[in-house]
Amino acid sequence: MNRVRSRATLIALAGVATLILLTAPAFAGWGPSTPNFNLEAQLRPIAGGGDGFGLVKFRQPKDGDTTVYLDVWVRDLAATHRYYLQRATDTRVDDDCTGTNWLTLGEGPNSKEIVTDERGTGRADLFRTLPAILLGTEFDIHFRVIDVITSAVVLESDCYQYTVSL
Ligand SMILES: [Ca+2]
Repeated sequence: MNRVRSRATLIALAGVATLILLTAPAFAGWGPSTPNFNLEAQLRPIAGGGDGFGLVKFRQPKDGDTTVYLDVWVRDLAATHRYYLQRATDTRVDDDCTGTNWLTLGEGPNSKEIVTDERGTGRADLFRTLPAILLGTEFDIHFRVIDVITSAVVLESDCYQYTVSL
């Protein structure tokens, strides 16, 4: 994919996100008017942490099933190191991610490591199939990247929202 173009898009999105944050209090408790089936989450170092950046592209293709595809990309982490992507959710959709039900993501039920190269860059294509009974349910969701060995959190995201969709 075209990373340069993606980053330009991200910068544009960041401006939009700021506007949304500024207007969010007026809609607190109501959730967004348009369902979020797809999202791009940025992950940044935890407070007092080191370098690093991560991007999760969360997609629900219109394909008749409830599988979510999560393409994760990280950079500026430790070289030749192993990480996991985790998510936590809550159903009080108010852009305040209080969920602590951290789940390690992977290929379906099998967790999959993100292994960085000698420059600290890594990526993984993950997926998770959601129970069909959740169709139409909206969640607050946040993400984090942890060290496989120590479980230390190295990157974390802000709060995002999504609605389970086919
Ligand atoms: Ca919430």
